[in-house]
Amino acid sequence: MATPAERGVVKPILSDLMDDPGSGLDYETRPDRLPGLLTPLDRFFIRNHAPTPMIDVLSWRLRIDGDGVRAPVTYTYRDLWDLPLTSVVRTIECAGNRRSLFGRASGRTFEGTQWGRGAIGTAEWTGVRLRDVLSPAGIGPNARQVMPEGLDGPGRRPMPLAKALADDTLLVLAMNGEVLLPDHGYPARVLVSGWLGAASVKWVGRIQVSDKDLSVPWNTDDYVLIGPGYPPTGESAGVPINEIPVASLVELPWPARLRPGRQVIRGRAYAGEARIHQVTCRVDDGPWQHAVLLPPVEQATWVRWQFGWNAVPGEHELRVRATDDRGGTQPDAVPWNDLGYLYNAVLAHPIHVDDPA
Ligand SMILES: Nc1nc2c(c(=O)[nH]1)N[C@H]1C(S)=C(S)[C@@H](COP(=O)(O)O)O[C@H]1N2
Ligand SMILES: [Mo]
Repeated sequence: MATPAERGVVKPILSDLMDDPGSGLDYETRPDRLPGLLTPLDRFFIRNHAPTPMIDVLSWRLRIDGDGVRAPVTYTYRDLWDLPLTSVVRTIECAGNRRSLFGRASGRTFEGTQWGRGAIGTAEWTGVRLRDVLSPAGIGPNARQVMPEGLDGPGRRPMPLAKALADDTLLVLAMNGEVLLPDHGYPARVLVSGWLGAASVKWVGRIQVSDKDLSVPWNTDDYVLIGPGYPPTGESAGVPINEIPVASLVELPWPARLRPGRQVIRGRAYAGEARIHQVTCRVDDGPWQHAVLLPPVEQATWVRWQFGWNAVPGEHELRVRATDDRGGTQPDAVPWNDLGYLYNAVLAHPIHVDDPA
């Protein structure tokens, strides 16, 4: 039913739009190639633990089962399109985004994909609310966890029942108005809004509903904060990651090079399930200044911001600090964790401004 893609991924990877962190399976969006609120599919980041599986949709089935449901249910692809559809704009971010910068800041080399700043993207996701997919199976009174499982092999991670039933947790069939691309989970993937990308399991073939807490590699050894200050919890080697903390992105290459004079500096800020409250910017030792937020300002979705700068020739550092509506703010530094996750410190973005022509 599924054969692995020969190149690892299927969509063309254009170096003008995406950067290659070198794993052969993962590609990130160039932060200076974001034209609108949504990330176009030709540059939406890919995070694959195995080659993209090429799935034959006619023989594909989605099975809902486990001791948390009264009777298993099986869907065909057409069955899903016949259910009520809903669309939401939401951002997903890999927990390892900015890992290479984390390594540099903490003087370590973290294993795992050496992401820069582009393992994040925003789409309009269209599909069926996960609760509408699960409910025909009859969710039992003791159901605790819901675990989507991918047909690639490694992709599986449980979430609490309440998160699975949320309005913006979807079984996704389309992204930005187009049927899911193979690399992004065709024929169906999950969207778990505001949580680490790994929760949004691609190529789903089964969803297990369980009365017990489930332990799988993605919540015991991977996607877990491990290190001093992160005590082992249950079966897990540390603290499993769910929600993504507030962080921001400057839409310039790293390092950046600008002409002198009036510039509009643009970027994005994102805060997991929360909403961005404010973004402040500082050039070198200057004052912190408020950036303007461009609507829409929605929870669980990145927000575009901008501010004007009269760039003077020389070497500069631009710092950006985003704050959310739940009291989260980007710290100056983040203590390391073994696997280099959730690096959301304020970054010193290097900018060279040319001499006047
Ligand atoms: N089945 C499966 N689902 C998966 C993955 C995977 O390797 N296999 N990678 C996860 C991770 S770590 C992330 S960050 C997101 C990335 O989604 P994208 O490739 O569509 O951007 O998919 C998640 N879902
Ligand atoms: Mo990820």
